Amino acid sequence: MRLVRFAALTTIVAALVAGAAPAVAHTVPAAHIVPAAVPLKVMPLGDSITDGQADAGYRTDLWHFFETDGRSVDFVGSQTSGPTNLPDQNHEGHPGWTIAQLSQQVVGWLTTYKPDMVLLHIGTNDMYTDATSAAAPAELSTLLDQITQTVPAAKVYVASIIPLADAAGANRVLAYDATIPGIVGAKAAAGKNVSFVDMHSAVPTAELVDGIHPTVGGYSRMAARWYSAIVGTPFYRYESEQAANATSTDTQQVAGNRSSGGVRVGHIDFPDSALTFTVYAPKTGTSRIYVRADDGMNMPCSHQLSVNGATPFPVTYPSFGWDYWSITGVNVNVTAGANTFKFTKGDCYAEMDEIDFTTPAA
Ligand SMILES: [Ca+2]
Repeated sequence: MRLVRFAALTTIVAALVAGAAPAVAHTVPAAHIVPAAVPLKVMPLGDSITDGQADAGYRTDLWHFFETDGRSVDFVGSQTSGPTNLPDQNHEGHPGWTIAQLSQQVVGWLTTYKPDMVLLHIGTNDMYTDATSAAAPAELSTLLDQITQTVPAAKVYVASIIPLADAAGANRVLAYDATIPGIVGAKAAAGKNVSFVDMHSAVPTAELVDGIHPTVGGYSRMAARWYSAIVGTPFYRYESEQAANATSTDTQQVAGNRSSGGVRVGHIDFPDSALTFTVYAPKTGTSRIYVRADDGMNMPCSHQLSVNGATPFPVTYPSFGWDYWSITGVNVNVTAGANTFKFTKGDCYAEMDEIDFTTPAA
């Protein structure tokens, strides 16, 4: 276990004209999630899709969502793996394991690590035959009973599993996933601290690297879906490379499956370079965007952001290396309907993959 505390982040002060009303608020919201006095212990639990291979799958971006919101969190579990841009690499993701195999060990792990939150994505390794997939719902139910009996106070998020690319596997996944809301709902109705998360719709098969595991870009979608569930508000992803979302001037699109949607926008390098998103807000007020950016300059770099034509302010990213991505949250004052978020060159250089737009519930 590794404890990591974050300073109660973050105030990015805009350069405001004296006396003018602030065009954009930049403080972290008074929080749909209450800042914890002690780190929230989060157990990522599952198979290789939780392990996530060299880049730690969804765990890396998820950590950065917590971090940018000033949320003190401690990933827990008996396993340790991940890249250098994931500061806390503990987890309980076991490559190749089935639901029943998790059941054999889970009570011990929960007793040892006492998580406050469990993120469960399991069942993919049960989907390779008709017999094992048919048994999977009952085995999931048993596993959830073990978890909720061992750590009854923990918040347990239970995901539907992401698609498999082959037709037979895809159909077994659909059948299994269709049972999960009912299983979770019955336990919630019985007072268990469980919630369903629709993960299946988060990752398209085009963003699987081998027909089973997401690309790094696909894993970023899983991270956003988990975090959306945790904070309890929808996230809407706007890809920087898609003309329906954003228009570019003097930039270049760069392909690569470490980016969400397989493409990022780079070379935002010149005074006339601009990437302008059009984002639809459900209501007037404060919303929050999460920018997925990479910075290979070995120092923090920034873009300037103008919201609806207002005075630009810097959005600054940490440097993890090119194609090693960060998540940076920024509050924005929006109006109901269409809004423009125009990113232009700031200090040194960074690329943009996408933004997740969200309107906190309160
Ligand atoms: Ca993208």
